[in-house]
Formats: sequence, C-alpha cells, structure tokens
Amino acid sequence: MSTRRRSTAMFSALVTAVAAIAVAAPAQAANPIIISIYTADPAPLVVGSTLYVYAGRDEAPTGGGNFAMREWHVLSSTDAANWTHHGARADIATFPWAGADAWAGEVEPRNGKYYWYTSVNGNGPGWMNIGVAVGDSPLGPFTDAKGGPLISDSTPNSSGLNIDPTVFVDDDGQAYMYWGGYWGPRAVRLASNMIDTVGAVVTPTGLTDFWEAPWMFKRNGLYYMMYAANDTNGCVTNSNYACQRYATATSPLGPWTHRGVVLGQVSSTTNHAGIVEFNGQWYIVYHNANAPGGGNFRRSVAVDRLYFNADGTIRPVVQTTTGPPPNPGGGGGGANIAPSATVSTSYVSPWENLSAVNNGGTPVNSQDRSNLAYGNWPQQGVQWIEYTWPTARSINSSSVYWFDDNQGIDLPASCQLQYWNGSTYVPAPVQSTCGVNVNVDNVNTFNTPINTTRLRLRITSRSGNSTGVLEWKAFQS
Ligand code: FUB
Repeated sequence: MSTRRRSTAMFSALVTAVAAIAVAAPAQAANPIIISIYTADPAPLVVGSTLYVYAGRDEAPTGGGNFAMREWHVLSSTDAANWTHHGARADIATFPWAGADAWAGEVEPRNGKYYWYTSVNGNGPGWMNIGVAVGDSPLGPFTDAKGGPLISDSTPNSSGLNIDPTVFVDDDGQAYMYWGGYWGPRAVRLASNMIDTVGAVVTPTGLTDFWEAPWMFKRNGLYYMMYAANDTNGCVTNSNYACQRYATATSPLGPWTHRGVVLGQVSSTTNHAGIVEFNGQWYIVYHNANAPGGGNFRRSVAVDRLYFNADGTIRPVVQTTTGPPPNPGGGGGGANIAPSATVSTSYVSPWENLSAVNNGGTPVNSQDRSNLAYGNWPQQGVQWIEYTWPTARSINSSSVYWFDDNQGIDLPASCQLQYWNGSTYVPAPVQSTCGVNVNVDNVNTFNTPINTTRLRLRITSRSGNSTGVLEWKAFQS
C-alpha cells in the first residue's frame, strides 16, 4: 500500500497557521540542499538569473506515520549548487477556506505576478483541493487569489485525489493545468487571469501508469510530462515506492506517448520532482529521505543534473550526494545564442561533425559522443571554429566543453576567444584565461559585453595531438 493510501483519512488536525518568516538563511551545497528542516514536493522556477525552489515542509515527528504539512517554503540559488532558505512564504492560513495538508504546489509567473498553485485540504466536503495564491514577486507575499478552491471534489470529472498541480503557459499564451492522484490524471485550460478554468476537465491519455505528481514543460517544440508512477513493471520493486516516468506530446493536451523512467526509486516512498533549464543546463529537483533523521514523512529536497539525448529522450537520472557543480552561468543568465549562429572551422575530420558544437547538447563527460563531436585530427598547432550571426549580438560570456577521446584528440594546450571588431579579429575581454579543463563547461566571462557578428575560438593543440569540442556556448548579455 502506498504512502498516500496509508495516510488517507489519518490527517484531520486543524492546523494553526504560522505567519511567513522573512528570513534568508544559507542552506547548503550538497544533497539534500537543506537539512535544517525537512522539505518535500519541490517545484523549480527560473526568474532572471535566480533558480527558485518551492517546497512543502514536513513536520512529522520521528517515527511518525502521517504527513504533517502546514507550510510552503522557498529556496533560491544563482548557481544551482549553493542555496539560500527564505523560510515559509505561504501556509494553510494563506487560504482562509482551508484547514490542513499543505501538499505539493508549483509557481507560474504571468503578467508580472506569480501564481502559486497548491494542494490543500478545504474545510468543506471532500478532501483535497487545488488552491491558488498570488504575489508580486517570487518571494511573495502571497495571498489567496480566488477566495475558494480552483478545483475540488465537486468539480465535474475531477480526479480521485485533487492534488499536485502543474501549470504551463504555452507560447501562444494559453495556460494549462494538469493535476491528480490515485491514478487519475486530469487537465484543464486556464483563463488568462490564471485563476479560472476554461472548458471541461479532460482525462489525458498516454500517461502510462500515472500515479500522481505531474510536471509539464516544453523543449524544442515538444511537450514533456513527467509524473510519479508506482508500478512494478520497470518502475519500482515495491509499489509502496514510486519512480518518475515521462511522456511526450506534440500538443499540450496530448495524446501523450510514454517514453520511460526519468528518475528511479528514491529513499522515500513518495517521489515528486520538477525539471528546469537554468544557465544553459538542465536540472531535476526531487525529494528523498536522505537527511539525518529523515523518513517517508520527513523528506528532503535534492538537485541533480538532467541530460537529454540528441533525439529529445531523457537519460535516467544519476542520484548524487554531492549535487551538481556550481553553474554561475554567463554573468547575466542570458540565453545561449550559439544555436542561432552559422558555424565554420579551419578543419573538421570527415568522420566528425562540426554541427556538434552548437546543437544544444549537454555532455556528461569529455568522451560523450551522444550529441556528436567536432574534432580536427590529424591537424596540429592552431585551429579555429567560428560563429557568425547575420546581425550584431551582445555577448557577455562563453563556455566550452572540450572533446577528449583519449586517442588522437586531447585537451588543448591553450585557447583564446576572439571577436570581429568590424575590420579584424581582436581578443575578447575575458576575466580569466581560456579554460582547458576536462569534463566541465569552461566558462569565460567578459569584463564588458562585446557587440559583434563573429565570435572565434582559437585552439592550440598539445604537441602530437589534435583538438575537439563537444559544445561551445555564447551567452547573450
Ligand atoms: O507531500 C504530500 C504528497 O506526497 C504530495 O502531494 C505528493 O506528490 C507526494 O509527494
């Protein structure tokens, strides 16, 4: 029997609301990312150069067998490795019509406001509801936006358990909300005010073995839905636990096509996660029971890297205790504009691919050819690759992931970033020497942004070797 079913009807205490605490305390730089309190059901959100994580707080006592959740907390980071805890930014009292169970939520920005969709137990008939609070900043303050539930047990065709909202605003401005538990996924359109539904609640198809905890996002024009499943058909060995499966679709309400497992079983029975792109890299934020004294009702939030294959499928996540390395990004968190450039080179080996350098791949290590590789074997000495844009771009940093096949292609002896000043190539105003480290993005931040139509990476090989690149990014200021 799953945690959810074991806890059903066991949790009815009316909780006195606790006012939001306006603190910003350092969390930590490893997994779990916070151990001063227990946290669960994380939902990431990038605003500017900051990665926020919204999470519930687990307050069950040691050995407790039920959820005790009254508050939603916020953490933030500017590098996905070092975290600041901002305390409780919403709680049961945020919703005057509710009384208990501050379960999973997600924040979605729109029109300069931040809408926090949450699972919460109302005081009326039925059990869980979806509420929505609104604030003027990612840290609030948040107030009830509607004066009652957005979704409840009385909503026609609602889920058997109305929890775990995920809200997604598409490029055309149409917003969608998915939610549900007890194997009952549901979806509905939201109005542009973000607090009303539009049209009927529908039952999406193709979310194979859906249990709860949907998370929706879009990448390269493809819609993704990650969700918790608890089947024993490749997900978990014991259906008290859950994994994260995912499906893709070419339209936001499906039909969905199941693609496999993203995140395997974790150390807590529940498994709840969110996926986000931050500073050019992808991350999964999830929970487990790994903090000291942790357990199924004393969970903790963790962060790890997430990798896509060239065909858009997701690689199974490797859960770590170290968390990801710091990713401070390109100085301003600007977009990687390399994919929109035309790339040229002094030489590419006929069996390698110049397109590798700006195809948006995220290498796992310097031998990772899964998103192709650029190499210039058997050339030695100085070679270059170059980006050209049709109009001038403002660029404030760059990063290079070197290819090293442990054969003829080795890390370079040195490198230099140059740009076209209108009549010749000149060195970019880098803050540090061009990095030649293995297995990492070698980030080079500029002292001042450059305006140019051409950026060049000049590479000098080690004696007897050639050089190669897996991904070269240029960040817009
Ligand atoms: O934290 C309470 C509930 O447990 C969440 O709403 C579910 O997703 C599961 O993580």
